[in-house]
Amino acid sequence: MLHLFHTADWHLGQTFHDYDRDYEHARFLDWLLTALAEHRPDAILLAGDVFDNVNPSAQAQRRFYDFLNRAHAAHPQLQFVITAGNHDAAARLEAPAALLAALNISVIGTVPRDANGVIEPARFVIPLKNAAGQVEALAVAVPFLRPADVPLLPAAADPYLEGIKELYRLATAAAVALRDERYPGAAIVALGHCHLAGGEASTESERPLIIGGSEALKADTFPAELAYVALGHLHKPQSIDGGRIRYCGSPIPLSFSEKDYGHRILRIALDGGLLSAVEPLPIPPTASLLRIPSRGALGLEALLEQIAGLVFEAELPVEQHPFLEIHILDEGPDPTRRHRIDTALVGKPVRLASVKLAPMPRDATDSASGAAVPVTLADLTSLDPERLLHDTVVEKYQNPPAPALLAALREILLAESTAQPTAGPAAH
Ligand SMILES: [Mn+2]
Repeated sequence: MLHLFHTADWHLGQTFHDYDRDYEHARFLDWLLTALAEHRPDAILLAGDVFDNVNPSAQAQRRFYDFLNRAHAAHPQLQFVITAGNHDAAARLEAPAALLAALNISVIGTVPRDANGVIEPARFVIPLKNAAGQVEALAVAVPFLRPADVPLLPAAADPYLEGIKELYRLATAAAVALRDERYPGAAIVALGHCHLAGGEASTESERPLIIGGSEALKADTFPAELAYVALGHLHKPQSIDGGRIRYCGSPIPLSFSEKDYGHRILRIALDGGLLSAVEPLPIPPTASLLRIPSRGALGLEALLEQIAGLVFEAELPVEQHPFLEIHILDEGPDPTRRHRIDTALVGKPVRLASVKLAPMPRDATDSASGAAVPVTLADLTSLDPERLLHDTVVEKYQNPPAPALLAALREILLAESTAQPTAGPAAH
């Protein structure tokens, strides 16, 4: 029996609408240390996006290496398998690999190649030992793959996706060969950082993996010999192919769309070369994400009223104050709007992260007015600025512009016409 922790998408060093997430990450890692002590896994699989960006802050790096050191000190036999995600600087992540190897930590950021540039599939394979010190599983540790990383398949209909599949085929075959030669009965598992077809994305924080619309892989990318596939990239926990392939999700919500994801790590049991159990370990949330209103949007007055009625848990340290996302109806140009929201929040234990303007619902009978009208050069020169302002404001807000707005426009037009008395034909 071998136990693994599957985690991914830590995004250490993330700033969230200018707020630092370090405290939340620190709490997660403290919790992970207690989970290690309680469950005593043989290995941790960390499937990419260790850091939030390719140039993580010193504090984010300190947080990461401090955790590795503490985990190793408490559990010297614990093995780590860490791969790079699309947010990581692949070569930089694995730069200290030789040093980390002394702590039972394997880091694979880039695709291993020989001096001639030929991919070396066997170097993806990392043996994992059980509590008795015997190799009981082999991890095929594949990082996020860019188009230049995969075997060249010029004749393929989609060289990138088929190249990824070919790379998993080669690496899994190397693991099978090693198992048959030296570790009969060992389970073979894989790591990956990719977007699988049918997977549910949050769209806000995962950063689409480019490549012309064909970014989603199919489950058959992962050969049948793989007892379990530990994926990163999608931040919502989900399973594919009957639970053999799983995203464990991110440990903290990285955008408001992820606030109800039920963040967790997965505890995996392997027995007799097969997957025998998957148990989610829920991660206690540190700071909540609050959307006001809970759905849709409100006008300013209704919103201020709702803010005034909010009751917050008192005595929380500022690092645990809820993040707030406000959805407000765009009732018209209003330079005081943000100030009034800020004022309403003064003294409340909350961190305003984002104010989103939602368009006013359009009158259903008004739908024809949006039809495109052909515009010629002659049309443009004949446009009257006042008329244009009037029509634009009416279209957007269903009301004519305020007198003050019209006066401001006239002031600008007047200043322009008097500043350039000789320019061009007679001013209109
Ligand atoms: Mn990610």
